[in-house]
Amino acid sequence: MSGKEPADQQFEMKITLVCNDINEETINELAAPIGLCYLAGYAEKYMPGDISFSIKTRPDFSPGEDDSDIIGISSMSRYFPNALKLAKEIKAKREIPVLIGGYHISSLPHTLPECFDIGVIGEGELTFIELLKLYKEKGKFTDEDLSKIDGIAYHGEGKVLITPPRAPIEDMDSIPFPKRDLWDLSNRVMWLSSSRGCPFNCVFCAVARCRHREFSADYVAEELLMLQKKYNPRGISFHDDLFMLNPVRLEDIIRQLKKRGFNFNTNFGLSLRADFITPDAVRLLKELNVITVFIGIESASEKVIAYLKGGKITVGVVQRALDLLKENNIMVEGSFIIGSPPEEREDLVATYKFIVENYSAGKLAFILTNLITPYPGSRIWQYAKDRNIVTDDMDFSKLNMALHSFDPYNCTYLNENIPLTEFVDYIDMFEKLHYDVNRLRYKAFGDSFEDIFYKRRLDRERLRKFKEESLGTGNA
Ligand code: B12
Repeated sequence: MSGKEPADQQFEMKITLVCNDINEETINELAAPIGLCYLAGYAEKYMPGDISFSIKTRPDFSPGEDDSDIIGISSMSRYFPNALKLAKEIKAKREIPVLIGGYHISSLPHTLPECFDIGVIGEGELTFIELLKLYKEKGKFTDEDLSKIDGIAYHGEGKVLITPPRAPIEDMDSIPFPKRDLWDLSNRVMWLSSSRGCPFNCVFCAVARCRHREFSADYVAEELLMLQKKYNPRGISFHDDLFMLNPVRLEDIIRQLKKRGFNFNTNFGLSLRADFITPDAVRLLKELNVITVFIGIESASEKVIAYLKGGKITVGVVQRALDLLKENNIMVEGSFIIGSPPEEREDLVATYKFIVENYSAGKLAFILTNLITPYPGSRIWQYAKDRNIVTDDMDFSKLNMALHSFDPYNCTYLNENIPLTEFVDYIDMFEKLHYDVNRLRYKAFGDSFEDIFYKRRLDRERLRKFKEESLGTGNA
């Protein structure tokens, strides 16, 4: 890997960070290069001096026009093939270090492809600035120097070498606010992360049991006041996995906001577990002007919920949460997962009925229905790997949980009870339900989303052809 002559130490280092997860396929209005904004904010605070950042999404990054010294790419697993293609394009044009970070490489560091010089594993701030400082000082990355940096994967001795894990940042408030200005926020829902990690252990989650750490109430209140003053957003979405593990902190946040003149016309959306939705919790949500709560309901079958989420969550707990939120006019976005290994026909029917009943009763405003997908880092990944349904070098674009783009010829099917030729009928059924329930919501998001939403429908002709071929040949 070439580099800069040591003499150039005063050079202004230019870094381009590419968010590979925001691409032509993703229309998610909630999507934002969160992690990259944090990296830039952290480096600017702890690596003063001449360093400049730009953040690009996949569509607006072209390797040929880029003149940065280092390129960093962020990627989830589903879009990893795009990240690979991009790194190869960059390497074909320029001899500069290309780093990869984010959920995919953090779960499979030993698979670091040649076109990436360094993989940053897990939380990136500390590792990232150690790498930048090294490059600033030496103008290159030597194996010897890299071996001393925790939390990375790199190529050495003819193989992929992985250094000791990077300890998570303890003092969360030492992390400066993310540099949101590096990215075009227009037409996007404003977001804020008030914590990292989740103590629970859902079988499908790639970050299960990642130690939960929170920014202090002071810090969160300060950031909310700054967002309101600077952007005056209609709404703010908390991107925490779980916002209210600690209701005392929320009480403190609200007290601070009131004391410091926050305008509670700004409304909020956040994610919560059903077993955290109590009358006291809902009182706090109302005080903060939370209008939407996202709940991972997953299934209306006790057996399947226990398999997916374990712990104390039951259908009864979920129903009480929906009732309580309805009584308090808080909209619920419910997320459901179909196709898990133990699921049977009656479980799918129960989930379908649950959605219809609660939607008709106004207790579900919006639903996400996804096919269970074995993401690297999750326990279900190991389940699928043990059955050779997935491999470390598979085509990761196959890890697509969305029903509207389900492809029976190119999917990871994990259910043990229902043949895929029959299960496609359930995909058909739930995709229609997803579409019917969410239509009004997408209308609210305006033409662009509504238009894209209408176009993205399940290819039913392909399902029919798949069934015919499979059943015709009798190898269902
Ligand atoms: C908020 C969130 C969303 C939001 C916003 C995501 C976004 N960035 O736009 C929304 C709702 C849009 C979303 C959608 C999806 N999500 Co989501 N999401 C999350 C969640 C809850 C938090 C992510 C977050 O804010 N992290 C905090 C920031 C600070 O961390 P970060 O982004 O990881 O970045 C840090 C490090 O990773 C590292 N880093 C990251 N990139 C880079 C790059 C370089 C060069 C370096 C050096 C370091 C580095 O440094 C950063 C700072 O520490 C996570 C679960 C979790 N707790 O992490 C799931 C998660 C990331 N989502 C996941 C998935 C699968 C999806 C979807 C694909 C699902 C779908 N519907 O198809 C979509 C994809 C949409 C899209 N294109 O973005 C999976 C990813 C699994 C995997 N192996 O790929 C996760 C882990 C959840 C899970 N249960 O497994 N998601």
